Amino acid sequence: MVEWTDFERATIQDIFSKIDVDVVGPAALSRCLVVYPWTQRYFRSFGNLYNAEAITSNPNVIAHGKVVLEGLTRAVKNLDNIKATYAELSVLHSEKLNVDPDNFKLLADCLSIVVAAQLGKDFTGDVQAAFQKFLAVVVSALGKQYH
Ligand code: HNI
Repeated sequence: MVEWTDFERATIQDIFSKIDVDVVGPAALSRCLVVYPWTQRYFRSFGNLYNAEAITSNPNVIAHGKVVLEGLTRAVKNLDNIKATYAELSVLHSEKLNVDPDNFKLLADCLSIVVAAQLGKDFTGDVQAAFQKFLAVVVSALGKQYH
């Protein structure tokens, strides 16, 4: 079980109260698809992913980016129980979507970059440390049901 300090708890809540989830989700997912193009293989049904511009403006990518961020806010609300919160989602990504779990880390890195850009000078080293820890727990929980 993960232990969170008061600072980490407060910081994670604070980040999610400051960011615009409708912007961060689509931006992070698009960035992942652009920077790590092999991740596009899971989104063949999404239509045109031909180049960065097509990806960023693709309505399916935008909609799904919001879904992913809503998924993340579930973890924020269940900081002491992220593993159980994501058990079903982990099974879905493993057994139905067949997503290679290495990709969770790639999307997490894109999330860090997009959140850093949104928070600007508020994204201090301590804030980043708390956010990276949160993302590491999310990545681990999403990978838990793989075998
Ligand atoms: Ni992911 C569906 C959350 C990483 C590929 N994903 C979902 C759904 C949520 C979600 C929520 C909707 C589930 C449902 O319909 O019940 N995904 C998350 C979260 C992360 C993540 C919180 C990591 C932070 N997913 C990834 C990654 C990939 C990925 C890294 C592939 C590279 N996810 C998918 C695909 C779907 C999906 C594909 C189905 C999309 C669709 O609508 O067809």
